[in-house]
Amino acid sequence: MKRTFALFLLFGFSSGLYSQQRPNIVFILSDDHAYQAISAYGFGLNQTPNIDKLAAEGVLFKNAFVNNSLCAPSRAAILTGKYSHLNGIKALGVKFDGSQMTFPKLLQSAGYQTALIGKWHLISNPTGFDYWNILPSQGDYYNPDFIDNGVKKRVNGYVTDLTTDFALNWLDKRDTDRPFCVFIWNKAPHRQWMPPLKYLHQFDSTKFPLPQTFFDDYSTRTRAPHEQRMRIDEWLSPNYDLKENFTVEPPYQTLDQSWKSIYERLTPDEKSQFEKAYAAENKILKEGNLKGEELAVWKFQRYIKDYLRCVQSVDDNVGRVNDYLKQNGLDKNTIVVYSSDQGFYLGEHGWFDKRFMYEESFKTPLIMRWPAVIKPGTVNNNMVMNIDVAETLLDAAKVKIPVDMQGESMLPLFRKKNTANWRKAVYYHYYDDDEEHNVAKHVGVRTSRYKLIWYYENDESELYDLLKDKNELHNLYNDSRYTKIKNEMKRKLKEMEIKYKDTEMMGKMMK
Ligand code: SGN
Ligand code: CA
Repeated sequence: MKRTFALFLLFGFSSGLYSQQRPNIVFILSDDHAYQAISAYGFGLNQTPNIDKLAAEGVLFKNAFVNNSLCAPSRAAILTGKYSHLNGIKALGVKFDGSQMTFPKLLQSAGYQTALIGKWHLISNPTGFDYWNILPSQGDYYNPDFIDNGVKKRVNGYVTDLTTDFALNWLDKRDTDRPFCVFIWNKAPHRQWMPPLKYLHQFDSTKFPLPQTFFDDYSTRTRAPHEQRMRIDEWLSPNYDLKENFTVEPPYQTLDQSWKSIYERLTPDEKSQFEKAYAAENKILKEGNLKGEELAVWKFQRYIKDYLRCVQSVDDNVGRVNDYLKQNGLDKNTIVVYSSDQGFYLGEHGWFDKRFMYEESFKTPLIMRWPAVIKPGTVNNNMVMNIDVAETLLDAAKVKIPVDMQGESMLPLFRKKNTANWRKAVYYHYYDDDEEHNVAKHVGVRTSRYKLIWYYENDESELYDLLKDKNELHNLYNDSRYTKIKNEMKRKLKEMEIKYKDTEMMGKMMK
């Protein structure tokens, strides 16, 4: 008896048992997953029972925002807990400096086993992970290449299933005496929305309602929303995005070359199932000579169905993770985070893609399950951010938070009812004015009721009263009834630039 107790003190307390008290972390981050496409958010488009289960057993954040609504910039902010101007990733195509501090590195040095599987998109090799197996760049849906700790291999299968397979395999082989942190970073449901074979026919007989703002004409708004290139009726490519043809011949239209190489990855059987699945609707398009609104609606239906079919497979794989944790007795002390690198337009304002500071892409889904700490079925309305994830997970793991991280730990939100000191405004800065989608650079500030957006390169601004205008259709910037609020928001924007040390903005003044 005495010996057992001594052994317990020696081995149990000092290593295994002690570290087991620290929570494990599973961080599922999908790519471009709109909260409108998670049934727990209540939009009624689709059913995502497994993601909903995480929300039912944990917390769903209704107001989670990103610093910069684009993949690499958001991921860099998540890893570092810092805005783009400090972590170096303001836009796509920039190499992440992996020598800087990130939260996986801190967890790793605190004894966590760390792994990253799936989409990375930060160009440099991942740091802070014992094991990584990532997709090159955006990755492919079918039979993709993976870079397994530096070695590129083609793998047969569907990307969302494979990403979860690799994560569960790694979990099977881990050291059970130490806590773990695994990132399952899905490619789906990113463009070009290629569903898995089993969901090719899902929604065949569904006609999705058009969003209220589908035919938005952007009147009262500034030049930026007029000048974007992300309207469903105009900017989706016929083959690559809309699957109107599978084999493409020269002269190639935009993106046809990419589509050719992507489609070549499918086996003959996969191709044949693909082509059959789209045949009837493509016939309607070709024989119906659709034009104008009818054509726009056809494109919307094709787009949203493929998008939601990809989401279905994400949800199935969340279910596999949930089951794995339960079957292995890990469900009680594992934090499961479900989120996306940003939100996405599912036809709102007539758009696909993201980038703008309007609600659908500024917000992102965020759900966390941690039974030891979070009350099941919690719905949180505080304004939280992607830069808060790092500090929250470090706090949960009892690791010291570096003082230069710019987010806040969300743990107090689960413990106290009184969250009076929580942030009252969110700051945003978007930089990537590439030709592809042509979204002008902008900064902005949002409070619980108002939003100010400043397209600073041509000095044009928009002000919204979100309580009266949740769809952001009425720009009040020049409305004299809102002068006081406008000035207050301008002052807040300046405060934010200082708070977050966005020095590049400090000398600039709005008209
Ligand atoms: C690709 C897509 C864009 C998308 C960006 C960024 N074009 O360039 O539509 O906005 O990625 O997405 S594609 O023709 O290559 O599909 S992100 O999620 O990586 O930020
Ligand atoms: Ca993305």
